[in-house]
Amino acid sequence: FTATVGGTARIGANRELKRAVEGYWKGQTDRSSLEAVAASLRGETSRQLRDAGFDSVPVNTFSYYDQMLDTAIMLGALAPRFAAVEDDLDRYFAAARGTAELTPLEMTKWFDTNYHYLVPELSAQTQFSLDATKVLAEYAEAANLGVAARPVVIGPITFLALAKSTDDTDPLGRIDDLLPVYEELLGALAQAGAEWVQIDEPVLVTDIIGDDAETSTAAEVAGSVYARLSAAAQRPALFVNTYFGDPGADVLAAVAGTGVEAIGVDLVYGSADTVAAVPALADKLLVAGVVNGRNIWRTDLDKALATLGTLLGSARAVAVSTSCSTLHVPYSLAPETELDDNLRGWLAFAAEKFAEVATLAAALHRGRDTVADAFEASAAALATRATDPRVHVDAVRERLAAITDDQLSRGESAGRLAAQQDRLGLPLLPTTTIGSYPQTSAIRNARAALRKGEIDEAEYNSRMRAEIDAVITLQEELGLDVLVHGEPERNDMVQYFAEQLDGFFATQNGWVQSYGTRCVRPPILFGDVVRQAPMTVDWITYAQSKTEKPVKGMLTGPVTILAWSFVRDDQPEKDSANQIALAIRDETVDLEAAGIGIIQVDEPALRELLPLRDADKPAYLRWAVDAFRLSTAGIEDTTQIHTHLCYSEFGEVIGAIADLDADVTSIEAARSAMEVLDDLNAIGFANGVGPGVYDIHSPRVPSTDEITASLQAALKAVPAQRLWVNPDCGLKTRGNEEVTASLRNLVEAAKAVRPAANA
Ligand code: THG
Ligand code: ZN
Repeated sequence: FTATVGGTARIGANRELKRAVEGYWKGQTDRSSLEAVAASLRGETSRQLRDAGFDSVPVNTFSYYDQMLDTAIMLGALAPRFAAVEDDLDRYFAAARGTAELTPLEMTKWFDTNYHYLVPELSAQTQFSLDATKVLAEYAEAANLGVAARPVVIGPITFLALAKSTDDTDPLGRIDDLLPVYEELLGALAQAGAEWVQIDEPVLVTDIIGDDAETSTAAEVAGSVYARLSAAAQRPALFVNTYFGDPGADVLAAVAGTGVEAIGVDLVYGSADTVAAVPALADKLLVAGVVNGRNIWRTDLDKALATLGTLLGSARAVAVSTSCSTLHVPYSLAPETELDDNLRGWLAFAAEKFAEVATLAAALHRGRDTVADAFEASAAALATRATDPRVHVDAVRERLAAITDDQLSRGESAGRLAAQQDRLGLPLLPTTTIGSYPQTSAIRNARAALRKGEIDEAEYNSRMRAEIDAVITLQEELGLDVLVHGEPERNDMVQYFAEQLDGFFATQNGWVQSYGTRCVRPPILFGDVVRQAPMTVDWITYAQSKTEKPVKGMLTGPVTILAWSFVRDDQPEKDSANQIALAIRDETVDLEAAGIGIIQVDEPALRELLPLRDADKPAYLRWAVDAFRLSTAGIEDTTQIHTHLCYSEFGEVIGAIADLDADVTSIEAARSAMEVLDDLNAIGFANGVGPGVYDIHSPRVPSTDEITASLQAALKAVPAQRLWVNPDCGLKTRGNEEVTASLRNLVEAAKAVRPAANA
């Protein structure tokens, strides 16, 4: 084949699948209506790809929830506790979301994307067996539409490497038990008429495999797995796809040394030099991912064509593709009516990327002059990017160039903490919350009414102020020590800031699946970042005017704003991070000047941008930490900086957390119990810390005894002078009643523990 895409989104251009699945969960949609919505979305996608001119179309890229869960089921490797659920679809959703009796599979980030997958659970007891129902049905469905369908499955190496063991056996050690199931799958696909099968092995671009001397290297594993699968008696042509980075010449050579027919490489995040270094590719079809599948920039077609040209000598043939599945970008630019012409011209969402792939394939195989118009239109649109005044703002550039080490440091922390305590006069084990309070229907209705023009800005603001009044009153009644305003005015902790900062564009319909039925609309960072006016000061000072207790100013940190946006590709991420950091820094200075004594700068995504390769991690952590420090070191010693981290296992970045040098760090520690505290101690962290003492992700109200026990455990690791008492995350997804009851118990527990802690 000559033109394709690694995979596509499936939630629907208008999130049709989200609505259908959530309706099914609520009992409002029956199974057959749900299946009809799913089939219609699959059909639409297949036809769209065929009509784009692709001569090979990925199928089995649909999912009701997650592709790793689908794969676990295909391989007979669903955790045994879900067998109790009779109906297959309900069993599937039970694994995804849990039931009253069953804990769901754990969820974690899919490589360095913002997609989250369900982690398969394996043990020595797992008996792999093939269930090819889904892949065969989706193949047949597309083949019936007259599409050149190519089934896509997650490969055995990636599946095992990303699974977790429930009994300390190494999942990858099960590879020899798993391969017969893949061989059987290949036979079934061939039998069904599939000409090609795509086997995804993104794990081959990471250092996850073979990181110690006893285990085989990624190249060894890949070589032996694909030697075996390519020797299968009956099979389609094999297309082994790598993406999200560079597999390296050793891995590529190992796969190319087997009998597979095609190999996919990511030429946006990987390098064409690697391909050139592998002679064994000479008899393979090289599937060249030159169109970025995970960022939203229009492709420089001439540059991509030049890259494709250099590959021609390295392979038997070259097919054009995206660097990875377009799961990670919105469907189409068409609904974005608020884009100006310049910016629109710089962008390509999934639909526009399909056209780029087709244009490049035509240019490569039939000559550039057959599609010269498309090349010229593209070049003309991109030309304005270099000269648009929003992309280079001199004042921002000058400020960035003048950053000194001094601006990254607040000086020695012990003296600072003492000065803050003098000012704040907080009790031992101060109680606080992370920032957000329940987003009530009154709040959502007000936001919708403002959007529809039913109420004006003034009415909206007064309704939000009423919400703040209620949250402050509640916190005073509960007896919390450090209050928050509750964030009623914020839709999302990143979008709220992106909407106010120049250089960002917030899409109207740019939904991207985050996990299951949940989506986000990442803002697009396209220009230099300018804060035109304070973003939070009015809300925070209003809240502070209602109470004698300290109210925390609430900001999102530069790394998290960057991690949850589509980022510029025309400058290092570090520069983008520092530009955002300067805007946040200005906000902290304004909050301080307005009399706010505590400012929280959240960095839940600190770990999320961690590079896939070990060698790249230290440099990332350096600039990420520096950006946070730049954003928080512009204030006086007497102003206390808090940060909040969640969503991740922090082991790998614990040193960076300490380097942030926040005065107080609240951290989600529910799952890893109090392990984080021990880790922080081990590296000599001496600032304040608030390990989450209860899990806000569950509606259950924790008892006072439970929280007391949790605090007593924490006091074994942290002296009372440094320990804070807080839930493990913001409260916006919870209801008022649970929140009130939980926080009442939290305050009571802190009071119960204080006397002993004082002694
Ligand atoms: N904001 C942004 N990105 C994020 C998170 C966030 N990425 C990581 C993590 N948090 C992902 N978690 C979620 C949690 C909830 C939802 C999405 C991602 C969610 N979305 C709503 C939905 O799909 O119905 C839509 C929300 C909206 O209307 O804006 O519930 O917190 N930027
Ligand atoms: Zn959190």
